[in-house]
Amino acid sequence: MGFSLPIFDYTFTNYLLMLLRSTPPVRQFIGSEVKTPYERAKVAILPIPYEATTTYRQGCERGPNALLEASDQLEAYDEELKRETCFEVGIYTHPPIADTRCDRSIASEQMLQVTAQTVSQLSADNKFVIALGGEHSITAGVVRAYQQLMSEPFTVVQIDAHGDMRYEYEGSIYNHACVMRRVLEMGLPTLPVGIRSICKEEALLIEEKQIPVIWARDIATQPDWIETAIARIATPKVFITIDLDGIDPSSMPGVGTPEPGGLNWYALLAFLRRVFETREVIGCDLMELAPVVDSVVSQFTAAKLVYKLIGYQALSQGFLCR
Ligand SMILES: [Mn+2]
Repeated sequence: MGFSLPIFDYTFTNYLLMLLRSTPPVRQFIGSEVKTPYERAKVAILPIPYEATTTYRQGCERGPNALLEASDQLEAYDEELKRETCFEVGIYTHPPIADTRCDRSIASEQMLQVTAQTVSQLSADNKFVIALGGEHSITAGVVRAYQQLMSEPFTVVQIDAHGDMRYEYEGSIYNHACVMRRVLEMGLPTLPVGIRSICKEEALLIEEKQIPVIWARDIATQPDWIETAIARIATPKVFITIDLDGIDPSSMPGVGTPEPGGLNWYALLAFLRRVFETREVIGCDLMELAPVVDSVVSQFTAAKLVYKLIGYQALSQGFLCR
């Protein structure tokens, strides 16, 4: 009998150790280069591996992890900005939220709530948040956080192949195909860029609400489209949501609903840089990365895009932290 307590203690300690070991460490953005404590970080990367309403290719819940993994391969030095951005700007990577991997089911409303709460907290702590999806419906939660924090309206710049302005889709108003409709309902102006697939309901709404769409067709044919687009942003503050299917599928095949004729890499960067130069960007998200088997192109391109967003923000806001 005298043995039972020490044996129990030993087993219990082992059990605790096992629990600790089985909690995977949070993968860091550009992790092998730099890891910054929360207090010192200017940028917070927020992975949201949430997938519930995907209608075509599945797998966007695996997007954030694939992007973070690919980010390990990034050069710290940015040849365009001529600086090692990650050493000057503290980058903190938050643990994943609203995680539906391993068949966990989370209601849309719950995902939106936890997303809005987390973004609010990070933003209140003066972090520039870049949220990583996950399906595009998440953006409604991210934008809601800023809408509650900001006293003035801001424009939501939407890089996307699709309008995402249906009132509802497949029985849900929280479907990824409705996210910009939810944003419009918040009373915020939007600037959709790269659009090349809409339904009739969306066409009528664009006309009725005079939404200043920059069509993918115009981008392909009008050399001055960037200045046209910038001129259509009526507010000093901007939130940028990037549905990765806005990019041409030749360089971004890993998305749920690919569409031909999208933005090319340099056109996208030139546009984004102008937005950061001319407006105050309050936050960003990158949605719909659904990795392709046997190709790392999509996640590496997405990781590099995140690094560009950080670099452009660092340049325009002048935040240095060492
Ligand atoms: Mn979308």
